[in-house]
Amino acid sequence: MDIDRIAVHESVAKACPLEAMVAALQGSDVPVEAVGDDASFDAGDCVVTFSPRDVFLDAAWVHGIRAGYDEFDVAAYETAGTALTNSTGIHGDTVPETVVGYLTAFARRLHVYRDRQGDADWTHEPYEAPFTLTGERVCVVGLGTIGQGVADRAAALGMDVVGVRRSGDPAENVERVYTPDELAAAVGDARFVVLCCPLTEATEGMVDAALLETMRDDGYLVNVARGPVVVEDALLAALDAGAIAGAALDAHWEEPLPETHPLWDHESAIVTPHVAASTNRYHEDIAALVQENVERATRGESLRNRVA
Ligand code: NDP
Ligand code: 7N6
Repeated sequence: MDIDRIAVHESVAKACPLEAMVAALQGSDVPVEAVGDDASFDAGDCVVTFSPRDVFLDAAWVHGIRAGYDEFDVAAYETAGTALTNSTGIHGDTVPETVVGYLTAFARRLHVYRDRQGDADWTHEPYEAPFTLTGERVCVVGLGTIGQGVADRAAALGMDVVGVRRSGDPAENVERVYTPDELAAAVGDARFVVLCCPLTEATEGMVDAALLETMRDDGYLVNVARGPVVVEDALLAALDAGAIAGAALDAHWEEPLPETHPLWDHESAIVTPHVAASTNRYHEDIAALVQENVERATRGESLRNRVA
């Protein structure tokens, strides 16, 4: 594959400044330029983008700057013969650190005290409310880059870690790995269930009313995957009924989450606006991936992270 232009689509601004991404990609012999929705593409182009556009199918290769590529029509890429690569592999610190933040907030009640701070409120949580992460069980659903990072940190905190992955293969710091058909058994004893899997036909609606019913009533759900992995109405009903103790959600069914959505001021929820992966080095991490693949393409080797 001969790449003679790297076109950085303006949608990358959803994750990092467009100019920073363009600058980070400079340095090889291949020219780099920012492009908007009016641009056209040809067989010498690599497009770096956050969002899909139909016109990208005219390029040689499209690089999505997210790990999740559920918004891309993989079959159309295969039909067009356009390569599609994703950005899995770069979120092994950011997202797991955010997950540790959610777990710590719930256990140590930090979110409650932060909410009260504006009222100079010295009220203590009930004696029974705070607990330690040490000794609690977490079930990590999806044991790839992000799930492994969560498992490593949870184990370091003295938690009991179990996990779920398609293959069922063992993972470091995970005492027992279940397969997706064993999901109910995997979550049953867990104080925390952390979703770190892709959105696929198999995972859409995976966390439904029945699974939430299986969870402990003092258990917490964390979703850093994609909103539709969880059935929205079922989660709201479980939170309202106290069937689970709370949920931390970074990924939502509609983004931005509508202003009137009940989760915004739900006392059992922590809502973040899809920022679990945010870092001031995002442009550098993406540029390293793209530049490695430009070199591979030049040498005629297969692209890393190729999904179509
Ligand atoms: P990886 O590809 O590294 O890992 C995905 C993991 O999910 C694998 O362990 C895989 O199993 C597992 N998996 C796939 N299908 C199922 C299933 N049906 N049930 C249980 N596990 C399953 O991806 P990443 O860790 O890089 O990212 C995971 C997802 O997180 C992304 O697809 C994206 O949607 C989301 N994400 C969200 C971010 C945010 O900002 N909130 C940032 C980055 C990613 P196996 O190992 O057996 O193949
Ligand atoms: C943007 C990260 C992903 O799939 O959802 C995330 O990688 C987006 C900073």
